[in-house]
Amino acid sequence: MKTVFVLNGPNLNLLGTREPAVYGAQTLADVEKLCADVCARHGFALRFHQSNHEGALVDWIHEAGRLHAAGQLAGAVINAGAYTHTSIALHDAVKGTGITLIELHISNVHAREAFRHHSYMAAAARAVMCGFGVAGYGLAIDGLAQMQPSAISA
Ligand code: CA2
Repeated sequence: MKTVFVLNGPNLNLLGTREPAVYGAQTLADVEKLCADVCARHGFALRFHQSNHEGALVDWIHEAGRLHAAGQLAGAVINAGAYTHTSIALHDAVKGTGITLIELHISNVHAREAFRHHSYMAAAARAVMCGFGVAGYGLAIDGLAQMQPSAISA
């Protein structure tokens, strides 16, 4: 059974508590449940994490990289939060591991402030998605399932 990592960056532990007009009313626990259900449907194991610390996210990307090297990783979905727009360390970690990465944002970052328009993750990602609300997490996992060598092409 292959594993999917879902990584969440700074302040995403606050989901559902503030700014519902931007991020919706669902909590991070709700998002984890959604991801667990979608992973189960595809026969993936799930590793779901959140941290406010850049180094912790780098460490989880490295862990995903070790599974990737062993042929046991389906891919990773990362909502790096504000680190998306600042972190060369996260970019380097993804490049260094060669994992299949989906960059995800709950909001449509391109319809927001200009400082959210640039992403250090995008150049290291296989795909980028934003603006689907928290449903995007499930859609990203569906996308990873379609990318597997075993998937039937439409
Ligand atoms: O839209 C997204 O998912 C973001 O990655 C969220 C980040 C933001 O810095 C990115 O530009 C876009 C912020 C996450 C903060 O989450 C909160 C949730 C509820 C209340 C306060 C913050």
